[in-house]
Amino acid sequence: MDKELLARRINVVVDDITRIEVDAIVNAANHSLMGGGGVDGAIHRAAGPELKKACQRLRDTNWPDGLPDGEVTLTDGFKLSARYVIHTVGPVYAKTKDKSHLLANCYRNALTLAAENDCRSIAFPAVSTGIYGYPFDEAAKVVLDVLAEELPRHELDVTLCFFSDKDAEAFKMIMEEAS
Ligand code: AR6
Repeated sequence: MDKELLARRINVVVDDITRIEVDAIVNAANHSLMGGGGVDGAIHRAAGPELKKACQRLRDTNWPDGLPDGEVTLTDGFKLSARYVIHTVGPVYAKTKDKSHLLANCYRNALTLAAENDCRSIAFPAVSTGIYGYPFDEAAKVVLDVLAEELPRHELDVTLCFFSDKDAEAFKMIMEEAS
């Protein structure tokens, strides 16, 4: 893994992702796309009711059965300063089943969709590590692997937005230790 590339290309911040000024923020949504708790709830509250209406339109058209794990779909950001919200569904953690490829798909597909929509910057929350129970350190390694693979393909400025100093410090440590 190219540690220098990662250190150069990833901004690690502690913030509320709804306040970040980037072209696209990623939402850790659920299959329904109708909002929920955690970062999903915060994004829906900050974007206003138009976001839910846009998500409903996506359900009615592109995703009648809901958004599958690892997939992404895009709406406007409405009242957010971000132009777009890229909704993704992380896997629910299960000890007995390796779902790391699904978590990697969230990040990979979000970067691709952002680039296709002419975004220059994107911010991610720590997908799946809250209500969906993915152990933070395991998730961080998946994220670092996928970013090491994908960043050379993109010119996007990537922010990883953590909700606590503890998470941001843990992530930086794992990035430092990555080989
Ligand atoms: N800004 C940045 N990060 C945040 C914010 C925020 N405003 N709020 C929470 N986090 P979670 P998941 C962090 O649970 O595990 C929802 O109900 C949080 O501390 O939001 O993918 C959905 O509808 C954690 O580190 O997402 C789904 O049902 C990270 O965001 C389910 O939760 C992810 O935590 C998705 O669960």
